[in-house]
Amino acid sequence: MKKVLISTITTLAFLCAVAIGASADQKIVGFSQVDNQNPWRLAETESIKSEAKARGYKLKYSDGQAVQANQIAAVRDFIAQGVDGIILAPKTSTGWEPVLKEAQEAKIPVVLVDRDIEAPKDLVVTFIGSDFVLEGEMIAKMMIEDLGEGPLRVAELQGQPGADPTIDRKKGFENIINKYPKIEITMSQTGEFNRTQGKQVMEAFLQAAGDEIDVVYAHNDDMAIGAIQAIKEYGKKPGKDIYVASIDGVRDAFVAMMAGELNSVVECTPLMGPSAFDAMEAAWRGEELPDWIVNKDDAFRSKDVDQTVLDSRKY
Ligand code: GYE
Repeated sequence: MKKVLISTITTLAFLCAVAIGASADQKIVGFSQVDNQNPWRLAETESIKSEAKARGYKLKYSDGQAVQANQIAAVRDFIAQGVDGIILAPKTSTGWEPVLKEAQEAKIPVVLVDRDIEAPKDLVVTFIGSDFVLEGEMIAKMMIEDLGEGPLRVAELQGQPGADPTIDRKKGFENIINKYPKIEITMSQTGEFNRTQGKQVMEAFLQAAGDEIDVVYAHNDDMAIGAIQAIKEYGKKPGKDIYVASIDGVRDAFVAMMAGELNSVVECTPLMGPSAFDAMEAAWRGEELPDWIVNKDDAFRSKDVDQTVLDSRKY
């Protein structure tokens, strides 16, 4: 009996030592997310959380609730806790320099995901994300291929003000349409990258000039889906009476394309987990990375989408 007890205690002590040893070595990474207002962002959060788990890291997660000051406070908090690395999905493109300098002084690498910032490149390991100018250009080109060179009156639903994808998706779209004098953006307002506000802004657009809108260009799918709802309630057919185009490629956008209510979509992957942790590990090994790791995006039209395409989507 005594022998059994001793061996049990020895085993327990060994297991405890292993557990303590493992946790002492375990790397801790802080992730500051903009918000969780749409499925794209939920997919990004999930990708980063599951990749941290798969690689055996502890993830400290903070939802900034669409307020940059919350994100800055979260990053400061991660620094104070002495994390091994920080993944930052920044809301706006400016205002990050002071806190990034604090991270640099504390020798904590910061990997930027999904939105780029205006700051000296040496403050971050790299930026992992899509080419938003190209996305805007691709949307404009598909629209022109489908509808011709005008006259076209475009209602634009912009993303969060001051965010890199908002600025560049607008720029890219304008790069192309500026070559066509009969295509113009007649209305433009932010829908904050979410469905509710996308719908509200579209309702206001329709009330102001419902019969003078040929195209809705939404900077993300969720605002387009809100707009589609508003168009239906107004008594018009989205996808037919009004051409609708957007960016992201979330599942609901594919459902809307299958229903013929959303005409064209450029994807923008939120699956940042694997590349974000690859970059972080490279930084820990002291390796240099390019300033920008570019995600590649595909384009889709409603006529190309069937159940097989829908089933193949990963977010
Ligand atoms: O399009 C949108 C999200 O920053 C690329 O932000 C990202 C954008 C994405 O909230 O749905």
